[in-house]
Amino acid sequence: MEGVSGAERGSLSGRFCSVGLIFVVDSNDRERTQEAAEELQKMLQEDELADAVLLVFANKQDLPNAMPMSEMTEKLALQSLRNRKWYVQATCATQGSGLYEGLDWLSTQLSSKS
Ligand SMILES: Nc1nc2c(ncn2[C@@H]2O[C@H](COP(=O)(O)OP(=O)(O)OP(=O)(O)O)[C@@H](O)[C@H]2O)c(=O)[nH]1
Ligand SMILES: [Mg+2]
Repeated sequence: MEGVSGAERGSLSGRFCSVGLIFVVDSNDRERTQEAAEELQKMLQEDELADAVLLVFANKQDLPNAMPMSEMTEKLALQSLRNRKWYVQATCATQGSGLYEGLDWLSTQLSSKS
């Protein structure tokens, strides 16, 4: 942002550039949880996502063998995130459950950031 002073840049990013990252993970796919966790950590290291708030949809919670929220939180190492607002929401995309709750959280975070 050339030609924009520091103060203006700050207010610009506060008002217009808040980023929400929605990460959807299959709670029923134990074989690929590690891969998902690594992918998430990699994304969070990107400069563009430095200030992003993180909403995790732990999807497929309707399936009987789905990993519970506590396990998903642990496997994705969410507790160890530093300087990051995050929230993990149980969802079932096929029934639409949990989606609005998660998006409500995200919209609250993004509107209170400026
Ligand atoms: N039971 C259940 N099924 C879902 C849910 N969300 C998506 N699906 C179904 O999951 C299937 C797609 O599976 P995915 O795991 O997303 O994709 P995939 O084909 O396994 O491919 P990968 O990306 O390699 O895992 C579709 O049939 C969707 O209808 C959910 O919350 N519960
Ligand atoms: Mg799959």
